[in-house]
Amino acid sequence: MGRLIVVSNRVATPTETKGSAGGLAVGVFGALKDAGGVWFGWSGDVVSETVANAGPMLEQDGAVTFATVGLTRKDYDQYYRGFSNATLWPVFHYRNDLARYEREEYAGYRRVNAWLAHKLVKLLEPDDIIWIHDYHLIPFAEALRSEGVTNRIGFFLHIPFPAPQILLNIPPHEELVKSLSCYDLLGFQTATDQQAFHDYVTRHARGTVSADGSVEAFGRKLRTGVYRIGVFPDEIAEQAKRYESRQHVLELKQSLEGRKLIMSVDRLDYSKGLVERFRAFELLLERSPEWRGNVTLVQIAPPTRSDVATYQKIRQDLEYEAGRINGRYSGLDYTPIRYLNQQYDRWKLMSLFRESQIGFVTPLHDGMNLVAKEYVAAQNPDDPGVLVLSIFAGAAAELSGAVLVNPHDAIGMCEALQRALQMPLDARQRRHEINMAALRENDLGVWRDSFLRDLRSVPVRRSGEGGGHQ
Ligand code: GDG
Repeated sequence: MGRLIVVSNRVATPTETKGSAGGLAVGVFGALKDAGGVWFGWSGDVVSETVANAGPMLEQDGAVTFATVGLTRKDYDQYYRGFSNATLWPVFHYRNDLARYEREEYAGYRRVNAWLAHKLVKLLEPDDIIWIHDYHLIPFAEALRSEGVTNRIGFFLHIPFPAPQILLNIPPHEELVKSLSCYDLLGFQTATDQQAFHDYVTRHARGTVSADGSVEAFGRKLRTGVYRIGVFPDEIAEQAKRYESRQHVLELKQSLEGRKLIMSVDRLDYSKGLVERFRAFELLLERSPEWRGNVTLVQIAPPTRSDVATYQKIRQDLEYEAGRINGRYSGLDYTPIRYLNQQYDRWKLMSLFRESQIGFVTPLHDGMNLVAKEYVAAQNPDDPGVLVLSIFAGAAAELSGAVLVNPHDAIGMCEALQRALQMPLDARQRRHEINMAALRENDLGVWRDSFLRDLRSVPVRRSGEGGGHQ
């Protein structure tokens, strides 16, 4: 078996892969340890041109090499802050209204992909399989192919793939899909995302899609598949229980004075439906006076991408809403929304989830949403909380024990909260069991192993076959 090469925009540090980061980093690192290999990507640092060109920096941890490069200010602005996060992210989350398109940024995006690919080529061996992650790196395989790389290359898209009519808003949409066709295997979070890609291929690229999932487009053959990302539910359950009596949980419990607790945790991102969520909670207090003073929403929202203008706007909007609602319903000893704009340790989050009666997860669009899965896994099976989940999270297709909501329907969300707050124990337990069974059946290991198994089974290219496998 050849080595595994993982390429992602950001590379976890060796310490983070030991458990302090999210489960995803731990899961990917597990596969790297088994096969041996390289984890390659941006270090997260903005550096001078000389330092950037001197990379990659190599750090060895057993059979795994962490290889990272810094980005220059220009590359960061065009590739990361620009085309990745001000064009692709909003459009792929159906927010054309928040997207901008600048030719120079797109050129920078392609230039950085080509530059990163060139850096990686020197670290490759003939038997390696290469797994590229996410929207920052769509042209990566094309760049590797143009350097003569014939290894198997797979791509997993962590965010939604938009319907063709939405994708058409990005002027170089055809080039992007053409770049995707240079992979051997494309993995999507849901069947809806896969279908959207297939629709583009058949309607806009004169390609074909066979019943077995093989695609022909732009003179290349590739495969697509659905790989629903998961968590390791039993590890989360164990962690949540282990830390349930820690100081932070006790302090929270004491401060709640017997009130019910609704928990939400999201990166501070406009795709997560935070404003809509706050308004639904406000409606609960407005329509059901009996809940005033008796239920608290804790929203943890660590800021991300705070140098992108649309992220500054969502932060302002949310601060305004939290202030407005708290002004309206607070008492001398009661604050309805505790809005915490900071990062918490993972183990703290899991134990706080366990303490709450509702997990309120209402994105407007989300590839999967791991918080929803983590919330379920962290519950106490003897007295589980209820997951109230948006139909627009990929996780909704799996978690049939959740109370599903449409985040655009404020009254519907408010009614779902009422229902969840009053749900009897046996109904909560039944729902929890259904959700836990789904998490165990399709855990993070299944996601990772099935993607890699399918990638390994793709026929290998002969040299000169840069374009697509035959
Ligand atoms: C993308 C896609 C897809 C959050 N706050 C803190 C913290 N987190 C952790 C959560 C969870 C992760 O970050 C967030 O994952 P999500 O899946 O919810 O959302 P995105 O960041 O948007 O992820 C998404 C995912 O990729 C994987 O494919 O599901 O659809 O958008 O693990 O717990 N972790 C810590 N402190 C925090 O304050 N430690």
